[in-house]
Parts: sequence; structure tokens; C-alpha cells
Amino acid sequence: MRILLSSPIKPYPSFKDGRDNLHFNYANTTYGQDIFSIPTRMHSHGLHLIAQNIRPPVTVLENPTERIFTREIQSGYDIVGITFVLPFFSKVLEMARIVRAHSPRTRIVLGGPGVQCFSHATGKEADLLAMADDVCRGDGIAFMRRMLGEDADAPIRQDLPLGAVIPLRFKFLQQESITLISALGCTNSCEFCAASAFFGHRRTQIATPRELYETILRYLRKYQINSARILDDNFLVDKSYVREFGELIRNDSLCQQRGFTYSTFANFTAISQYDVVDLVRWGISGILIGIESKFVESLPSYVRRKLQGTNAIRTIQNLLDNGIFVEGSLIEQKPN
Ligand code: B12
Ligand code: SF4
Repeated sequence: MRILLSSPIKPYPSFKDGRDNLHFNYANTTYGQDIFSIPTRMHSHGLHLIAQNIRPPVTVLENPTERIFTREIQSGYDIVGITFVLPFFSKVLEMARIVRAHSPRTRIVLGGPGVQCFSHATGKEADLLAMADDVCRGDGIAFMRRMLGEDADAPIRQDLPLGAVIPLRFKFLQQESITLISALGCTNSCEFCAASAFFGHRRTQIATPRELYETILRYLRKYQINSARILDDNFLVDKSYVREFGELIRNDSLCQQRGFTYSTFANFTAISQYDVVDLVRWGISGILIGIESKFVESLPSYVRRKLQGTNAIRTIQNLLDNGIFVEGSLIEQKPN
């Protein structure tokens, strides 16, 4: 059994001045800030996670060109899985056509947040859906394990490739870090939130606190790194999880010796459960918060309730005063 997992073929739709948006900080969050626009290196975490947690050997292609993808398809695969986000829809359509042209019997499996386009499949969406043998909505590890007759609930190993930030755009200054997944999805169900809807408004735990901690130790022993990013839509929501994990990190001698810290994601309600000093003790160096709007009072209740009982400005100030950096995201919307 040969399995190929791929992200969309390049070139990608460009963002602003023609640069592709794989350089997230560079093209998005620090866009237009001259030498302070910081390129990052990130990977297709979903594909690696699936590849590492099913039995057959898997080839993972990240951001291939059409030529490389076609050559790989011609070498003969039983299953080709493609991940995508919505803006890359047309690339996936092209890829499905390539698979059908060069290897008609290959099973095409589509996954990742882009499959949300099939909820109203007309026109080109219907064309792509017709070429796909399977569509995975939500977690792909359990989905692929079931498809291959494996145990969907077996423990999940994560050995994701290192990510990096590249200050001042000098490669020799690049700082590598670990990427880890603690859980997928969020139960808050904010109406505009693609991630919450995609995972069925549920939270699927990928690693227990101890598993997450042991994965970090494995990386620290292997690489000279001292930071991580924990991908989780609302990491701080589960206080007992965070406390158990935080205490393991805090009391570990290697973490202490390296000065290990991590950044993550959380909303204001989740953050308000903690004394910020504890968050610092437990190794948190940064939090990305969905602030959503400066004019929250005028927004619908599903946005307002994210801030209930909290004071956004005071919370951010408190985090900053304690040395935790904050990335805020706003939703921009015209009044009507
Ligand atoms: C990290 C991240 C990035 C990174 C890395 C992206 C990458 N190439 O992997 C960076 C910062 C570069 C990035 C950029 C962008 N991103 Co982004 N990103 C995320 C984030 C925060 C986490 C994704 C992640 O790695 N999760 C962990 C992995 C394990 O989960 P996963 O990818 O969902 O994979 C699981 C399942 O989806 C499924 N699965 C995934 N692929 C496949 C394939 C198969 C075959 C199968 C069976 C299953 C399967 O199984 C996996 C394991 O359970 C999500 C938000 C979120 N919470 O999901 C947004 C998100 C995915 N991004 C989004 C968008 C729109 C973008 C940009 C287009 C933004 C822009 N305008 O520039 C760009 C596109 C860049 C690019 N070229 O891909 C949207 C997608 C919306 C949608 N419905 O399509 C999300 C959901 C954020 C949001 N709510 O708007 N992003
Ligand atoms: S709290 Fe954040 S991650 Fe959770 S549903 Fe709302 S916007 Fe999505």
C-alpha cells in the first residue's frame, strides 16, 4: 500500500505585494514593517501528524510544484490525500485532474479546513467533489485509521518538523522551535469561527499533559532549542490540564536549564481563570487572543459572551506587565 499526502501545488494566490502567504508573519501579521517583518517557516502539521500515526509508509509533499506532484503521481500510489484551506480550492481541482489523468484508480481523499466549501457544493465545488473518493471533515488521524482498518483511538505520536522565525530576514539568525498540538477544535461555537465549526464544535484531545511534556523533552534532548508553539484553539480553557502540564514543565531540570517557554492561543474568558504569575511559572511566553473588535458592545451576543466578566485592556496590560507577549486578532467588518 503506497500513500501520498500533499499540500496544494505552487504557486499560491499572492497576498498584497505579490508574495505568497506561506510566510505568515512576513505577509500577514507583520506586513509592511520593513526589517521588522519577520518571515516564518511553518509546516503542514496535519499531513505529518496523519503520516506518523498510520501504519503504511507515507510520502509527504509540502508545497510541491505541479511537475513534482505529477512525477510523484506517475510513480503509482493507492491513496492520494490532499489538504487545503479555502483560498487554494482551484489548486486542488487541478491536482485531482492530474491524479485522474495519470492514475485513474488512485483513491483521492480530501481533508483540511478547505473541505468546508462542500457544504454548498455547486459548480466547481461539485466537479471536485465528483472526483474525490472520500472527504474528511474534522480530525484526519482517526479518519485515515478507520479507512485502513486500524484502531482509531490508539495513542497519537507527534514528531512534527521544527518551525522557525527568521529575524531581520537573515537565515543565519533563524530561531527554530517545536510545534505541538494539544487539542483540535473549540466548544465555544462563535458563529464566524471556521475552526470551531470544522471540528464539529467539539474539542478533540491529541495529547495528555504528560504526553505533551514527554514530547517536549524528546525534542529538547535532540535539538538545541528552547521554545515551542502549542497549537490549540483555546489552550487555556482546561485549567486542570494546563496546571498539570505547567507543573511538569516548571519542575523539569532540562526545561529549567534551557529556559524553555512556549506560546499558544486562548480567549479572554479562559485567561481570566488564572493568576498571570502562574502562567509565567508554567512557561507561557506568548498568547494569541481573538479580540474580535474594539466595538464589542455593539456586536452580537456570541461575540460579547467571549468577553463576559473580563476586561480586555486590563488583561492584555497584565500579561504584558508580566512579560507575556500578546498577539491580538481583530475581525474587520463593514457595518452591514
Ligand atoms: C498554523 C496555521 C497556519 C500556518 C501554517 C499553514 C499550513 N500550511 O499548514 C500559516 C501561519 C502559514 C497559515 C497561513 C494561512 N492560513 Co492558516 N491556520 C493555521 C491554524 C492556526 C492551525 C492549523 C494547524 O496546523 N492545525 C493543527 C493540524 C494538526 O490540524 P489541521 O491542519 O486542521 O489538520 C487536521 C484535520 O484538518 C485533518 N486534515 C488536514 N489535512 C488533511 C488531509 C487529509 C487527506 C485528511 C484525510 C485529513 C486532513 O486531519 C488533521 C489531523 O486531525 C488554523 C486554525 C485552526 N485552528 O485550525 C488556521 C487556518 C487553517 N488558516 C486559515 C487560512 C485562511 C490561512 C491563510 C489562507 C491566511 C491568509 N489569507 O494568508 C494562509 C494560507 C497559507 C498556506 N499557504 O497554507 C483558515 C482556513 C479557513 C478555511 N475554512 O479554509 C484557518 C482555519 C484559520 C481561520 N479560522 O480562518 N495558517
Ligand atoms: S473562542 Fe475562538 S476558537 Fe473558540 S469558537 Fe470562538 S473564535 Fe473560535
